[in-house]
Amino acid sequence: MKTFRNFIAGAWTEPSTGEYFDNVNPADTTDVVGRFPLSGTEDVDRAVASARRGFERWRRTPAPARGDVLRRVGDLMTQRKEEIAELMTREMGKPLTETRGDVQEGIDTAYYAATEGRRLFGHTVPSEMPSKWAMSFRRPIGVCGIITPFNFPLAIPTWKMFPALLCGNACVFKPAEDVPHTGTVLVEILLEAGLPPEVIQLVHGVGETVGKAIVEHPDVPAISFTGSTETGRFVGETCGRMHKRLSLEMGGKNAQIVLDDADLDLALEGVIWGAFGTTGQRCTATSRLILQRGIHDNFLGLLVDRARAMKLGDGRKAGTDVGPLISEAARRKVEHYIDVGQAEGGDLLCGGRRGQGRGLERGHFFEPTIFARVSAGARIEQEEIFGPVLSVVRVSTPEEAFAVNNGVKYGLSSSLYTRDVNLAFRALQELDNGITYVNAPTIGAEAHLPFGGVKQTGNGHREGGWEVYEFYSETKVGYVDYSGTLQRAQIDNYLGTPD
Ligand code: UN1
Repeated sequence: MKTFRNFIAGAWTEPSTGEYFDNVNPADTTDVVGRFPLSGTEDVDRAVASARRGFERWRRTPAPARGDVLRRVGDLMTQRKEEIAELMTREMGKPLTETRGDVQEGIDTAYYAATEGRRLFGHTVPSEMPSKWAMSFRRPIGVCGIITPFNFPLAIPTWKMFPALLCGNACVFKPAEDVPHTGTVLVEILLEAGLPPEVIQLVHGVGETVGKAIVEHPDVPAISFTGSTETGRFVGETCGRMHKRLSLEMGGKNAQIVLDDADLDLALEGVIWGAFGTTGQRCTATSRLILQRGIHDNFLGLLVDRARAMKLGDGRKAGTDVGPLISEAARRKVEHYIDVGQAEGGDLLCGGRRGQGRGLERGHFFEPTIFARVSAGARIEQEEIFGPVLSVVRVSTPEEAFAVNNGVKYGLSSSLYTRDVNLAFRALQELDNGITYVNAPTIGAEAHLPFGGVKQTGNGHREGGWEVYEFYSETKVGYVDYSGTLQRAQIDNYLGTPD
């Protein structure tokens, strides 16, 4: 079995603790992917000290040259797409079609970052004084702590690190302990593409030790975290106390609304993909389905037939629709919510059980599950389960549907199926989410648009697109007075007093 290492101070190194953990395939827990470092705080300290040196060099590299490194990263990921998809499916379970998409999202993010190196715009604005120049431009921040989840083992680290690097920062990267292999390959690719070694540091281990040490480190002024709302609260408290810049992407309880006038076949494809893709383990997953009364019974019948026919299995095998959950703990959490749903009087129409037969007992499989007649406000309608569990709520009007959509503490994505264009535009205004899809499922954000949510889903920042570059850089303003005289702002200017 292969033993992997951290990448600290420009070298592949063993953890200071001398300890390792096994990374297992969630579809077959007898298959061990490799042994990975269980690092300690000493490793984080060395990584941060080295990253500070890397930063001093990298921040002086022109942004177009930094972009060029990221273009090569995109090229290398394109060449290795199939291999990365395979190893990603092996360590986290989702089917190959999805892991290929995950790699593609990283490639798209790399090429976007590459071209941003030739933009990274500031503003030039008129001064209120004569013979005075006023402009803003962007400067990097320093060492960024990057803490990422298991569900998009490549895409999410690229969303964070590529813009951070393009802006001239150094990164200390801690991938989720369930997906250390993909994280390692990403760092190998960054180095092969020509990133100066001390600009990137990879520290494997658990959140309670490594993640915590990164967040608490005084020389890491910016943190980007994707994970649960509970962990995000601890991260936020520490960053608040230490005055750190922080981007949080956390939970979701995303709804698909299907109105009476919708194209039902299209809506059916949408909810199957949105609810059960990635085994429901996306922040954007459809975990609520809001059906208007007129189509409710008919749609539910079609949906249950489709969900029952989905094939569980190893994501590397052709024909697999749904892979395993990431861990036994994740499966126990889902099972807990099945009990909660039944106790609340939800009508369990299908699923609710572990995957059975055909070797499925070797992995953390769970059947696609649908609860009908769920009341708005029930726990399974309010709380994030992060598994293949869909709660169905019946409503009478579009207004009621919008209210149910908005009646949760999260606000990542929402979806509306209708043929009424006026209603579609109203929904864009009325639904309290960072993203609303019309006639498309709640999942599937594109890399060049801002990604994030409102309420307890985030803290106001966005990943992706142009906005993330603002998170990873500081705005600096420059004034150049070429009048040769002292011009006192707000005092000597002639505004309002024309001669
Ligand atoms: C996530 O689940 O945290 O929009 C990210 C989507 C993907 C990204 C999901 N492109 O579903």
